[in-house]
Amino acid sequence: MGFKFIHAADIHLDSPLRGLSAYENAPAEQLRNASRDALKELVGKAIEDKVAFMVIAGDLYDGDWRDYNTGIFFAGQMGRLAKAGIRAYVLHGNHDSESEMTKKLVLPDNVVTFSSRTPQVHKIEDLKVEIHGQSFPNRAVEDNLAAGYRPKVGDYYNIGVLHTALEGYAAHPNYAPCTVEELHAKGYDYWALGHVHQFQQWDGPSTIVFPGNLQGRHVRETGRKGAVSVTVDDSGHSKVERLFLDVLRWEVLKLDISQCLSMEEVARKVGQGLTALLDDAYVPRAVRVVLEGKTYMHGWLFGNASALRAQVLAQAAAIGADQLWIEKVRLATALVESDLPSGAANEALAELRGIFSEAWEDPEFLQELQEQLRPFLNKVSDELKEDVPLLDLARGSQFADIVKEVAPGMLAQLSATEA
Ligand SMILES: [Mn+2]
Repeated sequence: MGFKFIHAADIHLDSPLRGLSAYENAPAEQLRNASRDALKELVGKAIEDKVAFMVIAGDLYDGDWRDYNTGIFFAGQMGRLAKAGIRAYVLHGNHDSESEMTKKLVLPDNVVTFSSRTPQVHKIEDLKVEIHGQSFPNRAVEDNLAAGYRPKVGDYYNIGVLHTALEGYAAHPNYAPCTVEELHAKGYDYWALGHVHQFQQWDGPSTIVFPGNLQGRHVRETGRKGAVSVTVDDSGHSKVERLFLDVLRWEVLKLDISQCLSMEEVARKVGQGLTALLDDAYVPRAVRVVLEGKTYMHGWLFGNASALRAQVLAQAAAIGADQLWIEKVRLATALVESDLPSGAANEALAELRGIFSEAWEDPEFLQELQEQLRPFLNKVSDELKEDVPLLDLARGSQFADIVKEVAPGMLAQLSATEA
């Protein structure tokens, strides 16, 4: 008998969206509720599509609840599924592992939670389905959990639910590692994975899927986000379809402004780029604008960063005040080499350039820089450090890299002032 189910993961319910807090007209409510709104969309889609059940493959919660409201909200959404006769199979990952969560609520009977003590198999007799899984007992599970899952027996449709870094993703902690080959070897029909926040699918003996996270939370989680819908036909073949359920989307817009000769032209170029980002689907965007290319304006733009930011904000506001926010304007342009000033000024600049090029190799200078910056760095919040690349470098004591990043801009601005 054919049926359909939804596979979601990494919902990180009530995790704040980061990067728009300093925005004057930030839609605070919309940002705070994004992860909840995306979950509402997910549940709505499950009901509309009359799916047989839903699987959540870990990191449903971002961490221990600040208060009970997160759990009460989830119970409410599961209640909507219950009324539609849809069961939810929930597995917990590193963020919401057994030991992380100090508060608990009794959930509706349609919610089946995987134990963290031992791998479990849940049967759905009428559909001839078996669902395998084991939740994380604590945050850092370094064992291969999948190794303990029972292989497929009989002719049931088998789903393995697993929170895993698989063979290791640089951006994700290497929890519950295993290989794609091992997963295929279990003989399951489908592997519902979680943990890696980008969509990925492997076909072969098993269909193996990371659906990605349900809602992007910052500028490093760009593009369309959501879950997957899996249609299983009479012969047990699985067809995967992506569902885009995010309520706010992050983008990095890189623009080459080497052909622009004035601020006005830069502003128009940004306007065109932002317009092209918005497609027919009405999903608001949070955009980081990165300006690149070699330009005679490099130093001048560096010195007029706040005017540039205002120009970009004005373009965004004109295009769609309620569907477009600028997360950051990043100036990554470079100086045109032939644009160096001549004469005495040139000599002075050449000398300064020499000083800079030695500075990042000079341990004494770097030590002094670190000591000068320490009192300031101690006052900066971790969140800000993550959002500002230079502060992030400082946090990692990469002072040589700071000098390398700052020096070209300073030189460019000085040479522009002199010219
Ligand atoms: Mn995870």
